[in-house]
Amino acid sequence: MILLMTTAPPEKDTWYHGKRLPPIGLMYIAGALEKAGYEVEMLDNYLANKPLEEVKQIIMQTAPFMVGITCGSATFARCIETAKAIKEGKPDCVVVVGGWHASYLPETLLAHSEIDYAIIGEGERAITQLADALTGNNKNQISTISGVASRAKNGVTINPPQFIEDMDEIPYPARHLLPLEQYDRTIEFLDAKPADIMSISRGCVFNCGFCETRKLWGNICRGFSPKRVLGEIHDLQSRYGTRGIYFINDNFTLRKEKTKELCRLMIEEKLDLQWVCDTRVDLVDDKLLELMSKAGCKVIWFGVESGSPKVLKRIGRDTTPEQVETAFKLCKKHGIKTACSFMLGLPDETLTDMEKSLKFAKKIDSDYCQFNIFIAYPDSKLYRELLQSGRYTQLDNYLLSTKSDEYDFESLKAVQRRFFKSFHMTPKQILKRAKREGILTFAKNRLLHGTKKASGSA
Ligand code: B12
Repeated sequence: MILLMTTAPPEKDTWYHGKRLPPIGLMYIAGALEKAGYEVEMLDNYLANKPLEEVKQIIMQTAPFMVGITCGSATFARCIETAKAIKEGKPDCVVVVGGWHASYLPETLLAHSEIDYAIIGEGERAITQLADALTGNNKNQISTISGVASRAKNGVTINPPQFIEDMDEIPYPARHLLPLEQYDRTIEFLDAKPADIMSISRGCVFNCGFCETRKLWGNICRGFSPKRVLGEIHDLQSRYGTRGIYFINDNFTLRKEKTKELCRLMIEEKLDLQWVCDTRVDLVDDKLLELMSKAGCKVIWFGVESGSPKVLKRIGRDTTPEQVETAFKLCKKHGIKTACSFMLGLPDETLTDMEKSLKFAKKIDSDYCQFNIFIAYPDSKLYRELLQSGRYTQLDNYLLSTKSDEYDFESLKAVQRRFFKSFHMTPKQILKRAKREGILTFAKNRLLHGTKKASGSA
């Protein structure tokens, strides 16, 4: 049996206050291993938050021959301690780590003897070939598998990743292995419940300095065919009663013609479905938005990042405030709600620049707006620059926040709170929210939660 798991959330979880969503990358890995004939179990410990002793007990009881762990940079420390607990429970268990941190800095994981292999980039093929080599007792072959990093005599061998050309070969995520009822299954702004997440493509062609998805997916974007996407939607609807979908891709509309084709299929099939997606302001136009609206798109999340052209240029975000205004007007025209996020504390950003972001957020009249404190993640351009400049606060092993003469992480939190209030506590926004949530839910949410605490970039 192969166990696939996430780790418990980081101890210092102050920068992340997210929704409970199932780990989709790991579900893809499970789907691929099941297709190859392996028995797979999953433990989403980010959700369950079981202590290490209990993880050890589970390993002893279920005795997997291999455990695969997802590791982001924020869960690096958790990953190491989890690997230790696994080896204590079953010393001959093979521990494999995949995901974002494994793809960016595999050597930092392999420096720990409890971790046997790291998988770089797309994991489906690499993990299956690794499992085949281990079960076929062909360990020699492992050093040649693309996307596998392993310990060698003189350090670490890192084999470049392999990408699956025809994405339709990839099985649906193995949602049946997780207790879906324990997740939120609601999406902001969607009346349709239950709602689930889906991914339709991999990779981004842009070069924003705060993001490093290129190392994971290459500088190209590949996607599932519209027919395959529709097939997965049908599967979600029939097996899990899904009525709403959040497409979690960086840029849902990057492959414009494919997006249009998908929308046409959704319209033809008269799907009882509402959906939300993320994209960039320079990747939408009048015709596309009209089609998306007809196909059930209710909300689009845009990463606006800053209201200052100087800051946008500094971070390599090649969109302009004018493009933002045009995109937001077009969404309004087609009845699609807008949500957006800004970052606070980007390298070389001043407090005056931040005020420009607040002013701009109000000007574009977004239906919802988040102000996130910028956290630099490995191995992005801005992360390397901050490390070199020395002007940062170390939040965790691998997470940095900008420090300047004007602010540090703590004082940015105060700016964040002030901006949140200034944007959301106006009669217009309060009325919008009350209408959206329904008066009763609105009152309950305000009493229970107050303001949102989330920050960071994802
Ligand atoms: C959607 C998304 C989210 C969703 C997650 C949805 C979900 N449940 O999976 C939400 C909003 C919850 C989220 C939260 C966060 N996210 Co996020 N997110 C993304 C985003 C945009 C897409 C992820 C995606 O498409 N997954 C689809 C699947 C197919 O890909 P995958 O998960 O990477 O899995 C593949 C491989 O990584 C690998 N793999 C993954 N796990 C494993 C495990 C094993 C054993 C193996 C073999 C392989 C393997 O194989 C998978 C299939 O090929 C990425 C950017 C990107 N384009 O990747 C950022 C990204 C992953 N997020 C990021 C960050 C920083 C965060 C947060 C820490 C943000 C915050 N401040 O709170 C949190 C962390 C939450 C957590 N649980 O750890 C960073 C990670 C950087 C890093 N070095 O860790 C990224 C890369 C964006 C960036 N800024 O650069 N995120």
